[in-house]
Amino acid sequence: MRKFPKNFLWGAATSSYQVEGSNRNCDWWQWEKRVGKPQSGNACRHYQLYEHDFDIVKSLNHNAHRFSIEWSRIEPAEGKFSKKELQHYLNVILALKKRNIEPLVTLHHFTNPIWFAKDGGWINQKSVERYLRYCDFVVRNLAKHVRYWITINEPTIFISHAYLFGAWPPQEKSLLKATYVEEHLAFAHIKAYGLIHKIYKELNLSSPQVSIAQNVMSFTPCRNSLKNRLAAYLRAKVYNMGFLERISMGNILKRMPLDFIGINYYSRQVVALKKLGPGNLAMDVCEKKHHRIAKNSLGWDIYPKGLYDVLLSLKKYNLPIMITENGICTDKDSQRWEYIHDHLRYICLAMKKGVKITGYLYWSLMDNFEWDKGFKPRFGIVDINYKTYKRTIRKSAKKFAEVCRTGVLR
Ligand code: IFM
Repeated sequence: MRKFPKNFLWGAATSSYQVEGSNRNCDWWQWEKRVGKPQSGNACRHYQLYEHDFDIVKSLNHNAHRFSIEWSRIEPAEGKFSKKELQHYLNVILALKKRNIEPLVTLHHFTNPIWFAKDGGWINQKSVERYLRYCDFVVRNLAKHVRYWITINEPTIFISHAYLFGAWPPQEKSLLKATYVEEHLAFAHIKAYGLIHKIYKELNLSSPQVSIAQNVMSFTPCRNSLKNRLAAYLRAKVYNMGFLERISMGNILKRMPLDFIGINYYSRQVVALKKLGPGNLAMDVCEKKHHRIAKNSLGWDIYPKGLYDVLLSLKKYNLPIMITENGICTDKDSQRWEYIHDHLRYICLAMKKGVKITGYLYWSLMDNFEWDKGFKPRFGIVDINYKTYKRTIRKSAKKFAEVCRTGVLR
């Protein structure tokens, strides 16, 4: 039996574009239409059904819920802020609070308003001030009801998929552009961190908890050779810690502009260098099938011990850590529960080693639009019927609910 701390946050996460539906002012919407990729359409109709979804959340004993605000709804045209959409998100937050569920609010989760994307998106030097103007509007108006803010979700994934691999809009494949974007996102976070704290002081509210949600992976050397070990070590340093180091360096106060570290952990990469070279050091993975390991339905390795290793490697920052995402897409729900159980087991072990962990948010509350992969991958503890929008609670959700209720993992 493993016991979690009393005030541990338990819940699940979503993001606006993946669940709300009809985000017509968003760059992804325009991109889907242009390239004919999977269309998000009505997604889960969460925009309309959030009260119903939060009843489910409550019935599952969650005491926290992470969701994101859609910038393109709040500011559909540059400088024109929508009071109606602000009211919508206030209603969402109040609906959570009414049920005694702590809201964790993400300000940027991959998507941008069309006007912003059209004018160079995150490459444009004005991107930081544009993002801050949006943050100012949202945070000032919602601060009274929110304690936890995530400024940017998975900056490293956003940069790599949108600016290096050309997989997501704006489909760039440029190291130079990716470097600019990293620069701007790092500054956007540092400044937003300061801004959010300033707003709370001005409004006489107690200090907020602000972080990013950093995607982290486990990097396992293939065959344990020296070159693969070295590459795995370097890759973990750059991929897992690079952005964290970047924001701490860029901050003139020289302290981490984070009140906690939010991490999203899913999988591992097996590192196997083909030859020595910068590209190889960054990208080469083992393509042989000799590592027998269970996989999710997208083919990602399931490796719970990796979460433990990453948690221990983050201990040096001496900050509380929150698991802001961890989850599996699978058509076998028993595999989902096994995944949750095993990751929670390793979280307990890390806590025993002195890592301070304050919460666990499963990705995702419900099946949703998995970006360029569409609706096929099923990450939810709640099943969505995309024809009727009927929600069905999966068995894994009920088992997880027991842990949320008791704080005990059996
Ligand atoms: O669906 C995504 C989410 O938007 C960000 N983190 C990873 C999830 C699964 O790929």
